Order: sequence, then structure tokens, then C-alpha cells
Amino acid sequence: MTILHTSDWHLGHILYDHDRSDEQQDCMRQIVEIVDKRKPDAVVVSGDIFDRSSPSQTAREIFINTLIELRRNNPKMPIVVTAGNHDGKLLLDNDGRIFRLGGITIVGQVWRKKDGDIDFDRHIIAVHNQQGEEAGYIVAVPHIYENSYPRLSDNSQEGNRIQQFFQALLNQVRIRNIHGLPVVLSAHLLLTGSDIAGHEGSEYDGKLVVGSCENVSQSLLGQGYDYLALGHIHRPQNVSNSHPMARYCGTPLPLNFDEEGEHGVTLVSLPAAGGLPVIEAIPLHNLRPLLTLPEHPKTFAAVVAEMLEFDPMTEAYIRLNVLDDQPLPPDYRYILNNLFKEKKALYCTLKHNALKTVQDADSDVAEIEAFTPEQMPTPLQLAQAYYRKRYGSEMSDELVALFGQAEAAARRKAEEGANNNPPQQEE
Ligand SMILES: [Mn+2]
Repeated sequence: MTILHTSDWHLGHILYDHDRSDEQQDCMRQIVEIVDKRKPDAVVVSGDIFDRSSPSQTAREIFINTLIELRRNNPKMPIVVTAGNHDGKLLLDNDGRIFRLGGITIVGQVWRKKDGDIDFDRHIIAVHNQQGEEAGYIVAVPHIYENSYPRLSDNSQEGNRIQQFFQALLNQVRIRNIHGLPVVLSAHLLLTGSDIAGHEGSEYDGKLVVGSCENVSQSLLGQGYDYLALGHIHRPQNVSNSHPMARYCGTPLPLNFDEEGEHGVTLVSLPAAGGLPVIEAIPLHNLRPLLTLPEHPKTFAAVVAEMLEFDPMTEAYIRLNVLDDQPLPPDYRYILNNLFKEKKALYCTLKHNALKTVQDADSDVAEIEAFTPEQMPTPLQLAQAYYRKRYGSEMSDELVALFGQAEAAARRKAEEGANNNPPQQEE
């Protein structure tokens, strides 16, 4: 069985106020082309179809057109789409009711039968090869918050609900899969051991969290599958130490400047009798790459001078790599607007680089801690310490004078306020 594994389309994503519909459309066109050319037995989309739960009309149109194009050229190929944490689950389920008629499976949330039991059958999709023979199974699991995993029955209050859910689902596959054909499990979650470079991770309750998804250990996902088709992390990767093989195919289009490296889709070939999947990462061409320029940070003036030479016809999103040697000129926005006016490249943001090293930063902490309660720093002393830390030099006389004026004005205002608002009488 061969599948095309893709995820994290984030249709409708806007980058620093720049609409990306043309890039997203072009990206979908490339995916349709790859499917037409490589003829996989199925397409699996592992969540985050849209960037937000109520996507724009344009984003929905791109999604629906993509499904139609995929179906038009491959009338029998299963297409399996599951919701990610960004998707509106009800919206996907509603679209899915119509697409189901065309053999396209869209799973927004866990399906239940009329009697309330989980409808496992609808999460299991049999795949046939070009010759019409049964080739394997896809198990479609949408994103589910850790505390929202369904209880299987009244007896299952004990133990881990995630584990029980996945194993019950895979047990159903085992009952059907009498020939031991390969099984692909599609899920949208943060797997323990994944490389989250490009994402902002945080910690909650001692666990790593990325974009509201908590770390899940592969041991909780049960047994009975040969390839774990993951969505959520945007950097393509085989998750280290995973067994069976777990892979994030990554986003086709980077969503921020830190999502560096190649992006694309993954073609997965699974041997007939289980065993190690063969992976082929297929890169996609990006109409408008995300560039951080210059490669090494320079002063604002040097960056502007360098960007004047940037080819006006090159399409790109630009983040300027600036060395914070001094505050930006007050009219820096005006300077940047003019700089990009005649260029096809689009300005997005500045990347600030502090002059000081981490080692130096420690001495700043020592400097602030040296103040005792009896010797509280004046506002000016604090400002000077901050400035030294940020820019690695002393405030100029002009800045010190300006700071003095601002401080005096603030004090005047505070005093006026105190006079106008006599303290409330205590009851
Ligand atoms: Mn995502």
C-alpha cells in the first residue's frame, strides 16, 4: 500500500497581514499534481486543514476545490481528512456529510452511533490498490484534547482513556484485517521525542505543551499499526526512537520564519505483510519563500543599505536581521515602507539581536541585585541599567535629558491625580 501523507495546510493563514491565498492555492495544485503522477492508493491529511476554526470563504473554497480535483482524477482513491487542533470540528463534520457520498472521509470528531456507542467502523477505511485488491487500512483519529477522550463504557473509569481508546480502535481493525495487511494510523498530536524547532513550547503540569497539545507517549497509542501518520509539528521528521515508525510530514508552507528547512509532502510505501515503511519526502516549491536577511545580523543602517540592493523582482517575505546597537530611528517604519515600496518582496518584521552575550547578561542581574532596600535605584539608574543591557553602551546625554523631562512630567501628573482624587473614606 502506498499513501500520500500530508498535514498542516493551515489554509487561510495570514502572515503579518499578508494574504497567502495564492501560495496556498499553488501548494494545493502541486499536491494534486504529485497525486496524479505518483498514483498512491490513498491520500491522508492529518489535521490542521485550516488555520482557524471559522475559516474564510476563500480558504474553504481552496479546500473544497482541492478535494474535487483529487477525486476527479482518481475516482476510486480513498481520501481521508482528520481535524487538527486549529480546525472547527463541527464545520469539518458538516462538510464531511456531503463528501462522504463521494468516498471522501472527513473526521471532525469521534463518531458515535445512535445508541451512544463509539462508531469505530467509520474511523476505519479499507484501501484497495489499482487492481482492486484490498491493500491495507487507514485508521482516522482527529485531534482530541487529553481530557476529552471518550470513556468506552462505565467500567473504563480506571486507567488511561487515551490508551483504551486507541487500543479499542486498533482491536476493531485487527478483527477485520484477516490477511495481516498494513495499517496506517493517522493522528494529530504532540508525540514524545519529536523535534519542536520552529514552535514555541511551554510546560504545564510538568509536561511539554505545543499549541495546546500535550505530549503523548507512543506507548499510549496501542498496538496493531505499521505507520503513524502525524500532524501538528511543522518540521518534517521521523520521530526518533519511534516504533512502529512515526512521522510528521510537516507543513507544505512554513508558517513563520523559524520554521526553516525544506517543506513538502511524504510518500509512504508499506510492504504487504507489515514491516518497515519506505519514506520519500517530496519537496514543494514555495511561491514566496520566508527569508531572514541578512544572514548574520547587522546594524539597522547597514541592513537598510544592503536591502537597497535586493532584487526588486524577487518574490519573498522578509524578516530583517537587526543588531540592537542603539534604539531604532523614530521614523524607521517610514524608512522601511519606502525601502519596500518598489520591490515585490514583502516586509514582515524585524528580528532583534542583542549585542550582549548571555555571560554579560549575568553581570546585569548582579548589578540590579546590588541595590539594597536602603539604596533603591532611581528611575534613571534603572533605565541606564536596562539600556546598558539591551544596547551594550551608555545612554547619551540627550537621552538622559529626555528621560529627566519624561520623569518630571510623570511625577507632575501623579501629583495632580492625587490632588483631584482625595482618598476614599474607609467604611
Ligand atoms: Mn499545525
